[in-house]
Amino acid sequence: MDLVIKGGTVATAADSFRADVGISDGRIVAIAESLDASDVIDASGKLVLPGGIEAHCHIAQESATGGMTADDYRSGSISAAFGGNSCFIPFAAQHRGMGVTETLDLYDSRATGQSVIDWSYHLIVADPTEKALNEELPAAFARGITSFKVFMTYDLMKIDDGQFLDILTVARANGALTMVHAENSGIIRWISDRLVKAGHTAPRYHAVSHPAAAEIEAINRAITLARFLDAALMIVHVSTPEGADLVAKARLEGAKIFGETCPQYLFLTRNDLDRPGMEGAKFMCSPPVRDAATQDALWRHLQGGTFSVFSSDHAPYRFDETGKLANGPQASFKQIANGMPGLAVRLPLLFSEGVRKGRITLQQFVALASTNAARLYGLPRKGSIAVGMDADITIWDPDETRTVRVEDQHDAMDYSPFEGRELTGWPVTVLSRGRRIIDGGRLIAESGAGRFVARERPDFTGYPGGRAAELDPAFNFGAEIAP
Ligand code: DUC
Ligand code: ZN
Ligand code: ZN
Repeated sequence: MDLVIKGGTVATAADSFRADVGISDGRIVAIAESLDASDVIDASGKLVLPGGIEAHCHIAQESATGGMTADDYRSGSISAAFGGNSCFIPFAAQHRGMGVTETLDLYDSRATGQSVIDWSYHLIVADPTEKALNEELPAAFARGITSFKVFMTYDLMKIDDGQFLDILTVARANGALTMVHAENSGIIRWISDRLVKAGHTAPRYHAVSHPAAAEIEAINRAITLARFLDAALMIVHVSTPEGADLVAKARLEGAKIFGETCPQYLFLTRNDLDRPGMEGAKFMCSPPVRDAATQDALWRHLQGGTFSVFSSDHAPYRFDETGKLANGPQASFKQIANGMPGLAVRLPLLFSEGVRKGRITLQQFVALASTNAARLYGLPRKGSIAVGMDADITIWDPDETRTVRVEDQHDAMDYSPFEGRELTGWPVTVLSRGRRIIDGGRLIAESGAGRFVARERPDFTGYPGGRAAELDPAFNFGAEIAP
């Protein structure tokens, strides 16, 4: 064995037990009461957990209007690693007029040689041409990109319901998971126009302009479309109790519907958007942060299993002219980039407020941190501690207390929305395929140490689903409509 992690408490999504973990050639090769090697990490008093998998973050990604995220694959992956992650899945964003293959090649050039942790992409589809649907999406799937994201809002990104059905059909035929940003575009435009006309342009009006109703309607529609076809769908960044209820109901009924929520919806509220001057811009994301009652309801959904994935939605735009203030210090909420950073604090927030405060078990933490994302996004060698798995391991000190500070995020940002929070439970050592990448608070890995991971077919076992009768030739008088 090349390395042994000795004396720790190993925790998976199923169990916790005292064991040593032996690593050889980047894989876990032994788990036993006592193991030895020339290289040993002493993990006594610590938790030995599967490395975090950050399944929703925006890295080296330009928006449809041209704004670039502050983090590239080097700084983003370093920040993720400091936050206990050994793998991440940012987005590769197709914009209108771009091919899918061209998009993936572009992101390959941005990530390769830069990332310190393993990575893949979710493909954002904004231009579902015939070529994209018939040739390029199946080719992307074959290349290991097994999840596609669509937007129901944003004028330059949104797809209509027919295009959504086309993408779901291709995804289903290939075994891919479609992800959706579910907000009703018409409601947002209607209310935003009225707010701006009346001079209500401060950041706090962002919360008003993205009403809960916009999310609820769009989640309902997205689930209806996916269930019509029996396609798998992940509703990302769910921010409302009613939206979460819709996800929970569909899951109970056996549909292949999955949900994700994010730290901002559990830890921030619209009062943060109402901070003085332009400070509120730091807390603008879409869908917006809501209120205390919403936080309670989303915690209950996290506890009850509605959400399979808990992601940072790290979308880093600095609080300066390169980011949030690109349209000047008095910009209207409509002209401010949506998104906030959080790669390095996703897991410490969930551990401190979830595990330490008795809201979730350590096993639920591991599932939300890593295991569920590995299964749903097709990473069978990651997400657990078992013989044969990649040695992607994070050693946690469950008792260490630190205060969140922007300088400890190791990203390219100039603020953290969670600044000043005291959290207990922090990652101390992170291994990626058996190599130390973070140790004793220091970055060890070189840029480019991470690898692209070709993902496999997501695992939808346990969700029998069922499609609309009108698609069944036995019911629809023999019409072959969708494979
Ligand atoms: N959607 C995201 O997923 N992230 C940032 C902003 C957005 O609209
Ligand atoms: Zn989104
Ligand atoms: Zn996002």
